Amino acid sequence: MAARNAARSLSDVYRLALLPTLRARLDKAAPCVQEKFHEYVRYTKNDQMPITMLPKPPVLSRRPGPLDDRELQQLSDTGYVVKRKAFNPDRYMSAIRQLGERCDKHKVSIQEFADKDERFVLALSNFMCDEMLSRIQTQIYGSGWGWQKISLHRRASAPKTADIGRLNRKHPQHSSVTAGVASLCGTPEHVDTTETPNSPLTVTVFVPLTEQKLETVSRLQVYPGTHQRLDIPTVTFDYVSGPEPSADLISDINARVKRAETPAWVRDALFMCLVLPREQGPTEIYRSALLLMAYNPFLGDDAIKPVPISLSVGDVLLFYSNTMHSATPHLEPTSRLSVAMRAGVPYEEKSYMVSDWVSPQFFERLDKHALGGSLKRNSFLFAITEKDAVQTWRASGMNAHCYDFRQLVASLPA
Ligand SMILES: O=C(O)CCC(=O)C(=O)O
Ligand SMILES: [Fe+2]
Repeated sequence: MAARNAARSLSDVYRLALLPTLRARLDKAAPCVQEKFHEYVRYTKNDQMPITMLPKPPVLSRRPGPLDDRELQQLSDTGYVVKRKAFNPDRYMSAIRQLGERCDKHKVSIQEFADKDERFVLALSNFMCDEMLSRIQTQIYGSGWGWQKISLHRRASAPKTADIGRLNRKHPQHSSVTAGVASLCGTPEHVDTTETPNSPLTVTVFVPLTEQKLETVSRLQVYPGTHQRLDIPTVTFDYVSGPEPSADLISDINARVKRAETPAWVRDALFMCLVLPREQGPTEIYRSALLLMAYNPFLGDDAIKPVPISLSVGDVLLFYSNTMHSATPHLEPTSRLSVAMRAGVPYEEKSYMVSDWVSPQFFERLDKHALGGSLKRNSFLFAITEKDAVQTWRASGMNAHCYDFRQLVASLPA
């Protein structure tokens, strides 16, 4: 407990732990990489377009459903809520076991679009067709929703224990096992809306498949109230995995540093992340955390602290996708497994990531069950699981890419 109290602000954590690591990497990088960094720091654009921000999420409608008034209010006010015992885990034992074994076998750390992957979709179909989870989605989105994207997250036993020990000795006031330092070995701070800037409303439903209660188990942590406060630039989407950052953004951040609105070190760390060769794993997400810090200096305040969420299998955590969240490091020998499920009223939106993750063969399979028109390869594809919604979509001719999920599942080899 003492260690947690000693944990400093988010910006201290990133400044003391991440920045020196990035600087060391830059010093060793090729001269062209170093030059690119200096170019970014010097860059100003005369005809720079203003940077627009994502609208704040709408207040949820008070539809009847599994979430009671108090839970809906908590979601609106703090940006998250836990629904305890949302499903009976005994029903899904074999699906959970299969997902765990396959994730371990394929050494998955993050499997995006696992609902469109032959290795995982059958086991995931239990959750996608679960009545309680479906009723929660209907309460949030109304009828006619579909699953937009389902990701698997597996944290293996901490290979970085030695690093953690070293860091703890170097910065004892920032115990790596406490809040915030997850940026180094858990999941760094980010928001999920970076993938879906055109969606009017996205709520992530985080479903633990293994117990997530102990301090040594990677737990999700949320920053209450950030969904209503964060300014999230709409340019350079998806900045977690997207291509080059926009010139307007680089120029704007330099201008903010000149006006002392953004600390120079945040800009430097962000630009280092942008120019350094990408690394697999959480480092991809640092740019997201740093971009949020560049536009939201309040994140550096001492009072901004995450709330770790303790979850049993069967509980679900719901959070607005623009509530900032992260996860603590995993220090147990067995893996921690969770599923992040996102639904929505179908709409058309480009996704940089979908064709990176979904195989051409699986796209062909999806095509066979498309509702109204052929499926684009670089757009979100919505899995419709409700019978009524399938009828609605057959008739609608709306501009979105949907497929009949139950038919897809029936066509898969067992
Ligand atoms: O499981 C994790 O560590 C990260 C999960 C997450 O960021 C999400 O579900 O959106
Ligand atoms: Fe996330």
